[in-house]
Amino acid sequence: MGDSLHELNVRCGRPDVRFVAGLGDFAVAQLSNRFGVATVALHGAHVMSYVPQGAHPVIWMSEHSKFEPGQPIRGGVPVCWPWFGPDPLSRFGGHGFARLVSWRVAQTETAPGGETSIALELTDHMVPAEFEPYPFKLELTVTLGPALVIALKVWNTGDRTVEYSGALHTYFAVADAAKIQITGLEDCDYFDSVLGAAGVQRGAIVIDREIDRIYKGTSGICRILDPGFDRVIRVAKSGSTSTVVWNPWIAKSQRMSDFGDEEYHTMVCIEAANAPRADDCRTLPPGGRAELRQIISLEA
Ligand code: TA6
Repeated sequence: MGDSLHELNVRCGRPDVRFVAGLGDFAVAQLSNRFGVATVALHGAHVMSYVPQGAHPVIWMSEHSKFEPGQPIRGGVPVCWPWFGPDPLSRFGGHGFARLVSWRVAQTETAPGGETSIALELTDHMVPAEFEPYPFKLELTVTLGPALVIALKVWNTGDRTVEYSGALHTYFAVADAAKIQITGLEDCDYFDSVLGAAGVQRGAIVIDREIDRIYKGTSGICRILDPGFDRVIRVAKSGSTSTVVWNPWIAKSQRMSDFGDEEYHTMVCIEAANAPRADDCRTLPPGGRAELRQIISLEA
Protein backbone atom coordinates (compact mmCIF):
# COMPACT_ATOMS: atom_id res chain seq x y z
CA MET A 1 0.00 0.00 0.00
CA GLY A 2 1.47 3.43 -0.99
CA ASP A 3 1.89 6.49 1.18
CA SER A 4 -1.24 8.13 2.55
CA LEU A 5 -1.90 11.72 1.46
CA HIS A 6 -0.73 12.91 4.86
CA GLU A 7 2.52 10.93 4.57
CA LEU A 8 3.04 12.27 1.03
CA ASN A 9 2.56 15.86 2.16
CA VAL A 10 4.93 15.32 5.10
CA ARG A 11 7.55 13.55 2.99
CA CYS A 12 7.35 15.47 -0.30
CA GLY A 13 4.98 18.41 0.24
CA ARG A 14 6.26 21.95 -0.17
CA PRO A 15 4.71 25.40 -0.68
CA ASP A 16 4.43 24.76 -4.43
CA VAL A 17 3.52 21.03 -4.24
CA ARG A 18 0.45 19.64 -2.44
CA PHE A 19 -0.95 16.12 -2.55
CA VAL A 20 -4.73 15.83 -2.64
CA ALA A 21 -7.35 13.19 -3.38
CA GLY A 22 -8.38 13.43 -7.01
CA LEU A 23 -11.13 11.73 -9.02
CA GLY A 24 -11.53 8.05 -8.23
CA ASP A 25 -9.63 8.75 -5.02
CA PHE A 26 -6.39 8.73 -6.98
CA ALA A 27 -3.66 10.65 -5.16
CA VAL A 28 -2.77 13.72 -7.21
CA ALA A 29 0.14 16.15 -6.91
CA GLN A 30 -0.80 19.81 -7.50
CA LEU A 31 2.17 21.89 -8.68
CA SER A 32 1.65 25.65 -8.63
CA ASN A 33 4.06 28.54 -9.04
CA ARG A 34 4.49 31.82 -10.94
CA PHE A 35 4.58 29.95 -14.26
CA GLY A 36 1.19 28.26 -13.80
CA VAL A 37 -0.33 25.08 -12.44
CA ALA A 38 -0.07 21.39 -13.29
CA THR A 39 -1.46 18.23 -11.75
CA VAL A 40 0.01 14.72 -11.83
CA ALA A 41 -1.77 11.54 -10.69
CA LEU A 42 0.32 8.82 -9.04
CA HIS A 43 -1.74 6.39 -11.11
CA GLY A 44 0.34 5.98 -14.25
CA ALA A 45 2.48 9.03 -13.29
CA HIS A 46 -0.16 10.69 -15.39
CA VAL A 47 -0.02 14.44 -16.08
CA MET A 48 -3.69 15.43 -15.85
CA SER A 49 -3.55 19.18 -16.49
CA TYR A 50 -1.26 22.07 -17.40
CA VAL A 51 -2.44 25.67 -17.31
CA PRO A 52 0.23 28.32 -17.93
CA GLN A 53 -0.32 31.55 -15.99
CA GLY A 54 -3.18 33.54 -17.58
CA ALA A 55 -3.78 31.00 -20.37
CA HIS A 56 -6.36 28.41 -21.41
CA PRO A 57 -5.55 24.84 -20.36
CA VAL A 58 -2.97 23.30 -22.68
CA ILE A 59 -3.55 19.68 -21.72
CA TRP A 60 -6.96 18.10 -22.48
CA MET A 61 -8.85 15.66 -20.26
CA SER A 62 -11.98 13.69 -21.18
CA GLU A 63 -15.08 14.27 -19.07
CA HIS A 64 -15.79 10.55 -19.56
CA SER A 65 -12.47 9.20 -18.36
CA LYS A 66 -12.38 6.29 -15.96
CA PHE A 67 -10.41 6.68 -12.73
CA GLU A 68 -10.05 3.06 -11.69
CA PRO A 69 -7.07 0.92 -10.70
CA GLY A 70 -5.94 -1.16 -13.69
CA GLN A 71 -7.61 1.22 -16.16
CA PRO A 72 -6.01 3.95 -18.29
CA ILE A 73 -6.98 7.59 -17.81
CA ARG A 74 -8.42 9.19 -20.98
CA GLY A 75 -6.68 12.44 -21.67
CA GLY A 76 -3.67 14.16 -20.10
CA VAL A 77 -0.34 12.44 -20.77
CA PRO A 78 -0.52 8.64 -20.64
CA VAL A 79 2.91 7.03 -20.27
CA CYS A 80 2.91 4.20 -22.79
CA TRP A 81 5.54 1.62 -21.79
CA PRO A 82 7.04 -1.04 -22.36
CA TRP A 83 5.06 -1.29 -25.60
CA PHE A 84 3.48 1.35 -27.83
CA GLY A 85 0.41 0.19 -29.76
CA PRO A 86 -0.56 -3.48 -29.71
CA ASP A 87 1.14 -5.84 -27.22
CA PRO A 88 3.91 -7.55 -29.27
CA LEU A 89 3.12 -10.80 -27.43
CA SER A 90 -0.66 -10.35 -27.88
CA ARG A 91 -1.35 -10.97 -24.19
CA PHE A 92 -2.64 -7.56 -23.04
CA GLY A 93 -4.23 -4.34 -24.32
CA GLY A 94 -2.42 -1.55 -26.13
CA HIS A 95 0.19 0.84 -24.82
CA GLY A 96 1.72 -1.22 -22.01
CA PHE A 97 1.20 -1.47 -18.25
CA ALA A 98 2.96 1.65 -16.93
CA ARG A 99 -0.24 3.72 -17.31
CA LEU A 100 -2.34 1.14 -15.43
CA VAL A 101 -0.50 1.04 -12.10
CA SER A 102 0.35 3.39 -9.24
CA TRP A 103 3.85 4.91 -9.15
CA ARG A 104 5.80 6.04 -6.09
CA VAL A 105 6.75 9.68 -5.45
CA ALA A 106 10.56 9.77 -5.32
CA GLN A 107 11.07 13.49 -4.70
CA THR A 108 9.92 17.04 -5.25
CA GLU A 109 12.05 20.11 -5.81
CA THR A 110 11.89 23.89 -6.20
CA ALA A 111 14.70 25.33 -8.32
CA PRO A 112 16.29 28.74 -7.65
CA GLY A 113 14.42 30.15 -10.67
CA GLY A 114 11.09 29.03 -9.19
CA GLU A 115 10.61 25.94 -11.38
CA THR A 116 8.81 23.14 -9.53
CA SER A 117 9.43 19.48 -10.24
CA ILE A 118 8.23 16.11 -9.11
CA ALA A 119 9.83 12.74 -9.82
CA LEU A 120 7.84 9.49 -9.72
CA GLU A 121 9.27 6.02 -10.05
CA LEU A 122 8.13 2.55 -11.05
CA THR A 123 10.06 -0.70 -10.80
CA ASP A 124 9.27 -4.27 -11.87
CA HIS A 125 8.50 -5.10 -8.22
CA MET A 126 5.56 -2.68 -8.27
CA VAL A 127 3.93 -4.24 -11.36
CA PRO A 128 1.40 -7.15 -11.12
CA ALA A 129 3.21 -10.44 -11.80
CA GLU A 130 0.82 -11.30 -14.67
CA PHE A 131 2.71 -8.79 -16.83
CA GLU A 132 5.91 -10.77 -16.29
CA PRO A 133 8.04 -7.62 -16.32
CA TYR A 134 11.79 -7.87 -16.86
CA PRO A 135 13.90 -5.97 -14.27
CA PHE A 136 13.55 -2.25 -14.92
CA LYS A 137 13.25 1.12 -13.28
CA LEU A 138 11.32 4.05 -14.71
CA GLU A 139 11.43 7.62 -13.47
CA LEU A 140 9.05 10.26 -14.78
CA THR A 141 9.99 13.83 -13.94
CA VAL A 142 7.55 16.68 -14.52
CA THR A 143 8.93 20.22 -14.30
CA LEU A 144 6.66 23.28 -14.27
CA GLY A 145 8.58 26.32 -15.45
CA PRO A 146 8.53 28.55 -18.55
CA ALA A 147 7.69 25.26 -20.29
CA LEU A 148 6.24 21.99 -19.01
CA VAL A 149 8.99 19.41 -19.31
CA ILE A 150 8.07 15.72 -19.07
CA ALA A 151 11.03 13.32 -19.00
CA LEU A 152 10.81 9.52 -18.87
CA LYS A 153 14.03 7.82 -17.86
CA VAL A 154 14.34 4.05 -18.41
CA TRP A 155 16.92 1.81 -16.73
CA ASN A 156 17.59 -1.84 -17.50
CA THR A 157 18.29 -3.18 -14.01
CA GLY A 158 18.60 -6.78 -15.19
CA ASP A 159 21.40 -8.91 -16.62
CA ARG A 160 20.13 -9.36 -20.16
CA THR A 161 19.56 -6.92 -23.04
CA VAL A 162 15.95 -5.76 -23.38
CA GLU A 163 13.91 -4.00 -26.08
CA TYR A 164 10.94 -1.72 -25.54
CA SER A 165 8.77 0.84 -27.24
CA GLY A 166 6.75 3.66 -25.74
CA ALA A 167 5.37 7.17 -25.91
CA LEU A 168 4.38 10.27 -24.01
CA HIS A 169 0.87 10.18 -25.43
CA THR A 170 -0.07 13.83 -24.92
CA TYR A 171 -3.63 15.13 -25.41
CA PHE A 172 -3.64 18.85 -26.29
CA ALA A 173 -6.62 21.16 -25.80
CA VAL A 174 -7.70 23.08 -28.90
CA ALA A 175 -10.61 25.43 -29.57
CA ASP A 176 -11.78 23.56 -32.69
CA ALA A 177 -9.79 20.62 -34.09
CA ALA A 178 -11.15 21.28 -37.59
CA LYS A 179 -9.62 24.76 -37.61
CA ILE A 180 -6.11 24.06 -36.32
CA GLN A 181 -2.97 23.35 -38.30
CA ILE A 182 -0.04 21.25 -37.11
CA THR A 183 3.33 22.20 -38.54
CA GLY A 184 6.78 20.64 -38.27
CA LEU A 185 6.11 17.28 -39.99
CA GLU A 186 6.07 18.46 -43.56
CA ASP A 187 7.64 16.00 -46.05
CA CYS A 188 7.94 13.31 -43.35
CA ASP A 189 7.08 9.70 -44.17
CA TYR A 190 4.34 8.20 -42.05
CA PHE A 191 2.37 5.02 -41.47
CA ASP A 192 -1.37 5.62 -41.55
CA SER A 193 -2.93 3.30 -38.96
CA VAL A 194 -6.44 4.04 -40.27
CA LEU A 195 -5.69 3.09 -43.87
CA GLY A 196 -2.94 0.61 -43.04
CA ALA A 197 -0.73 2.29 -45.64
CA ALA A 198 2.35 4.49 -45.97
CA GLY A 199 2.21 8.18 -46.88
CA VAL A 200 4.22 11.40 -47.06
CA GLN A 201 3.03 14.55 -45.27
CA ARG A 202 2.39 17.40 -47.71
CA GLY A 203 2.10 20.78 -46.00
CA ALA A 204 0.65 21.30 -42.54
CA ILE A 205 -1.60 18.67 -40.96
CA VAL A 206 -5.30 19.54 -40.85
CA ILE A 207 -7.91 17.47 -38.99
CA ASP A 208 -10.86 16.68 -41.26
CA ARG A 209 -11.24 12.93 -40.58
CA GLU A 210 -9.92 10.21 -38.26
CA ILE A 211 -6.19 10.83 -38.13
CA ASP A 212 -3.89 8.16 -36.67
CA ARG A 213 -0.39 8.48 -38.13
CA ILE A 214 3.06 7.45 -37.02
CA TYR A 215 5.60 9.90 -38.48
CA LYS A 216 9.12 8.58 -39.03
CA GLY A 217 12.52 10.16 -38.72
CA THR A 218 11.20 13.11 -36.72
CA SER A 219 13.29 15.04 -34.21
CA GLY A 220 12.13 18.60 -34.73
CA ILE A 221 9.57 20.89 -33.20
CA CYS A 222 5.87 20.65 -33.89
CA ARG A 223 3.49 23.57 -33.53
CA ILE A 224 -0.26 23.62 -33.06
CA LEU A 225 -1.59 26.80 -34.69
CA ASP A 226 -4.92 27.44 -32.97
CA PRO A 227 -6.88 30.45 -34.32
CA GLY A 228 -9.77 29.85 -31.91
CA PHE A 229 -7.61 30.29 -28.82
CA ASP A 230 -5.35 32.67 -30.78
CA ARG A 231 -2.23 30.79 -29.71
CA VAL A 232 0.59 28.52 -30.81
CA ILE A 233 1.52 25.47 -28.74
CA ARG A 234 5.15 24.52 -29.25
CA VAL A 235 5.98 20.82 -28.81
CA ALA A 236 9.65 19.85 -28.71
CA LYS A 237 11.18 16.53 -27.77
CA SER A 238 14.32 14.42 -27.42
CA GLY A 239 15.10 10.70 -27.29
CA SER A 240 12.58 10.00 -30.04
CA THR A 241 12.57 9.77 -33.86
CA SER A 242 8.83 9.04 -34.20
CA THR A 243 5.83 11.33 -33.66
CA VAL A 244 2.24 10.13 -33.48
CA VAL A 245 -0.68 12.40 -34.40
CA TRP A 246 -4.17 11.25 -33.43
CA ASN A 247 -7.73 12.50 -33.52
CA PRO A 248 -10.47 9.82 -33.39
CA TRP A 249 -13.06 11.98 -35.25
CA ILE A 250 -16.71 10.88 -35.29
CA ALA A 251 -17.02 7.07 -35.54
CA LYS A 252 -14.09 6.13 -33.30
CA SER A 253 -15.24 8.66 -30.67
CA GLN A 254 -18.60 6.88 -30.57
CA ARG A 255 -16.88 3.50 -30.12
CA MET A 256 -14.85 4.55 -27.07
CA SER A 257 -16.74 4.23 -23.75
CA ASP A 258 -14.44 6.65 -21.93
CA PHE A 259 -14.60 9.37 -24.60
CA GLY A 260 -17.57 11.68 -25.32
CA ASP A 261 -19.13 11.55 -28.79
CA GLU A 262 -18.38 15.25 -29.36
CA GLU A 263 -15.06 15.46 -27.56
CA TYR A 264 -13.00 15.02 -30.76
CA HIS A 265 -13.73 18.69 -31.51
CA THR A 266 -11.53 19.96 -28.69
CA MET A 267 -8.44 17.70 -28.61
CA VAL A 268 -5.55 16.41 -30.66
CA CYS A 269 -2.73 14.11 -29.63
CA ILE A 270 0.87 14.82 -30.52
CA GLU A 271 3.00 12.08 -29.02
CA ALA A 272 6.75 11.85 -28.51
CA ALA A 273 7.16 8.18 -29.33
CA ASN A 274 9.53 5.27 -29.69
CA ALA A 275 7.17 3.53 -32.12
CA PRO A 276 7.85 0.05 -33.59
CA ARG A 277 6.18 1.03 -36.89
CA ALA A 278 8.82 3.75 -37.27
CA ASP A 279 11.70 1.43 -36.37
CA ASP A 280 12.17 3.48 -33.22
CA CYS A 281 12.15 0.73 -30.56
CA ARG A 282 14.91 1.09 -27.98
CA THR A 283 17.38 -1.58 -26.92
CA LEU A 284 19.12 -1.40 -23.54
CA PRO A 285 22.03 -3.58 -22.44
CA PRO A 286 22.27 -4.59 -18.76
CA GLY A 287 22.71 -1.39 -16.74
CA GLY A 288 21.77 0.69 -19.78
CA ARG A 289 19.70 3.86 -19.58
CA ALA A 290 17.68 5.95 -22.03
CA GLU A 291 15.42 9.01 -21.86
CA LEU A 292 12.34 10.22 -23.73
CA ARG A 293 11.40 13.86 -23.23
CA GLN A 294 8.64 16.26 -24.34
CA ILE A 295 8.82 20.02 -23.82
CA ILE A 296 5.53 21.90 -24.07
CA SER A 297 5.14 25.67 -24.13
CA LEU A 298 3.06 28.53 -25.49
CA GLU A 299 4.84 30.63 -28.08
CA ALA A 300 4.71 34.34 -27.35
O1 TA6 B 1 -1.54 6.91 -30.32
C1 TA6 B 1 -2.61 6.72 -31.15
C2 TA6 B 1 -3.30 5.45 -30.72
O2 TA6 B 1 -2.43 4.38 -30.79
C3 TA6 B 1 -4.57 5.24 -31.55
O3 TA6 B 1 -4.47 4.12 -32.37
C4 TA6 B 1 -5.68 5.14 -30.53
O4 TA6 B 1 -6.07 3.89 -30.28
C5 TA6 B 1 -5.09 5.83 -29.32
O5 TA6 B 1 -3.73 5.54 -29.36
C6 TA6 B 1 -5.71 5.54 -27.99
O6 TA6 B 1 -5.36 4.31 -27.50
P1 TA6 B 1 -6.03 3.79 -26.14
O7 TA6 B 1 -5.41 2.46 -25.88
O8 TA6 B 1 -5.70 4.81 -25.07
O9 TA6 B 1 -7.51 3.73 -26.38
